[in-house]
Amino acid sequence: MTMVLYDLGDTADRPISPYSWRIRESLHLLAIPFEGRLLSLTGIRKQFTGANRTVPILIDGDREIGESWQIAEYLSQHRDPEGQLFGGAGGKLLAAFVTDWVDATVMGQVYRMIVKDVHDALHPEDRDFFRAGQEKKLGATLEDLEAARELVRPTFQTSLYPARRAIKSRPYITGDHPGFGDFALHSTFQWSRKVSRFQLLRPDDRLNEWIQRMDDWLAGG
Ligand SMILES: N[C@@H](CCC(=O)N[C@@H](CS)C(=O)NCC(=O)O)C(=O)O
Repeated sequence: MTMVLYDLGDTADRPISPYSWRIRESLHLLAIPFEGRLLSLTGIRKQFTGANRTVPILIDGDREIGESWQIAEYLSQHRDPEGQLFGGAGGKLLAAFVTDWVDATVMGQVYRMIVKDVHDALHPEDRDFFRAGQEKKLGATLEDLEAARELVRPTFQTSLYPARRAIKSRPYITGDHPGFGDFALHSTFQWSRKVSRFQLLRPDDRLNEWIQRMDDWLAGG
């Protein structure tokens, strides 16, 4: 039975959840066919009222798995006999470390820079409650955050040093082949490029080459 991946869609029916992009890339790596189903934010809340209330949610037969890291673990346990996703037990620990670094350091900074664009990309019925919740959480209006984004961008770029350094000596963060550590970071750029035209990186940033390499890998067979 084909797996189903529930995801957040924008008004143009494109998948925009960064967490779901990690799973899309994992499924691509493992050559697992799946059906993607896009929901609006309010649609997620209507459809999922149990243990899992955020996307990605993966349905595999009668199993429903939520949380991107747990989905990755599930795929690794059940569909990855060659250990490609994490690269073994030590690789899994490092992938968790990279994922935690991205979640704690990278995602929040990107979010503050593009949150107004995220708002604009959402379905109209999602926008008011998204704005109310996020302005309270972030302590500023979406417009003020947008106006300040060029000021915070240099600090964000500096924080990417560990990734820049990793890909100086190898094609992918996880080595000669892309793995979950790459997906954790690349998903941030997938998300930002889908919803926003704001350039997160300087044109001469070496990370652009890695992003392009990841894009080419994803576009390939
Ligand atoms: N920790 C979760 C985060 C997932 C998440 O926050 N997903 C957002 C979309 S990017 C969501 O589904 N939000 C629904 C809501 O807030 O109601 C994961 O790694 O999967």
